[in-house]
Amino acid sequence: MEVNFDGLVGPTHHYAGLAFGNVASQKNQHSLANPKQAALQGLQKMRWLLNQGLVQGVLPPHMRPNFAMLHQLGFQGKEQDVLTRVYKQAPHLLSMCSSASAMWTANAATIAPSADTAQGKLCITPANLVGNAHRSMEAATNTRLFQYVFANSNYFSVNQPLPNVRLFSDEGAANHMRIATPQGKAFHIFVYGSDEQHLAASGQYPARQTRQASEALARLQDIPQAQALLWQQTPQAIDAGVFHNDVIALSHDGVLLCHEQAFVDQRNALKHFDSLAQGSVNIVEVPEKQLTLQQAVASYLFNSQILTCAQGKLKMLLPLECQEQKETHETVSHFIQSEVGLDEIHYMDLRQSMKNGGGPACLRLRIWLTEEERNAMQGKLIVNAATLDRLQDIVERYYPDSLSLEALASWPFCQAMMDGVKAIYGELGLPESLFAN
Ligand code: SUG
Repeated sequence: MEVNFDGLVGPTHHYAGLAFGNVASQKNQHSLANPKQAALQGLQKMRWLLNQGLVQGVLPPHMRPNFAMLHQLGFQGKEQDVLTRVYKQAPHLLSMCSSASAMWTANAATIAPSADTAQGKLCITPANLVGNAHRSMEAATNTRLFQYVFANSNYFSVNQPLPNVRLFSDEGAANHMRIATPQGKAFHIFVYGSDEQHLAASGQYPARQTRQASEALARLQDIPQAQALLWQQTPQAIDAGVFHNDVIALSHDGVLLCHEQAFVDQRNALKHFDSLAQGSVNIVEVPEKQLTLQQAVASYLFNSQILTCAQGKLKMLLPLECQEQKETHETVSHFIQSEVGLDEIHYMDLRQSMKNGGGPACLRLRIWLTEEERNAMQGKLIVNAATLDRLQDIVERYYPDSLSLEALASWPFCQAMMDGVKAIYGELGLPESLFAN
């Protein structure tokens, strides 16, 4: 069963303009963030998913500011002194070390379900996220978290992230699609942006995932090599702001939905895939003349979730921006609904995350779990309505309504936010050792 683990937004959520090539992050740099609203929007999403009859998971925010990183960067001493000095000397580093970017859990790891692996174990490779400094901090915490939650080696196998260098730059499930045929054969498509020879020769924006990384993942995930495919993103898409594959393509069960200009040599790649899958996969391509790359990036259409809900109803959860943008709305109502065979379409306000380039699909990591595997997990990451209520109480109590860098530099303010994160770990049955940076 596909379980979505949504990242709970952390209390230091703000707009730092840290992600070059992510159009929304750059456009909204320095606009005022509302961490409380951001977390409530995320919780509302989890509640909606739960109400559709789905099993829903949550992953906790990481502890911020990351004092270990600030120490490593030469700001030593007591925490309050570190804050004062870094704010005065290098405020951008305070911002970077306070990023709440762990909320986008689609970048936390690449997953292969036990049904697909040779060893019959769920296989998890945490992403190194070396492409951006503020995101690279997430890898160590994510690795510890997965090692703790999926410690039972009868069921789970957790790899180390790929080597921590640009050649193996890996951004996790956002660049991976698992597509299953009705006969139960699963294909794993690994999408990369650059070839290692062309690392330096990219276009306007950098490619985040390298071919070397995707090849290593295809080996590490313990899946049949004949069912692992490697596709390359088009440079046009990257330059239009497609910094991850999940900004331009989306998969669920036996459905692949993508834009016409998502992949290099797309016609042949899809033809080859269709023949491997013996025509049993529903491949839906949105043509450029119907929706341009720029429109797709602006509305984040492909960063939606397609979900098989109670009574087998196929639903699609999209960001509100898709309803507001005329061409996208028309594409959804007049093309995607019928081509994909959707029973219901739901638009949701996730603007706080969207303004940093994180839509519904960015906010969740899909982990396919049997009931037995769910019971073998440590911690209380599978939520029910009561857990969501309690998480909401913590958010209401500890999260600020707005966040400036100046406020972040205040030790009492910072302590209150850190207490909030500790309370979340307590609620989720996770030990404090997991969040030590
Ligand atoms: O890595 N934004 C994230 C958004 C990640 C979206 N994830 C997926 N597409 N799966 C990123 O670019 C912006 C942070 C800032 O500027 O403050 C940021 O990191």
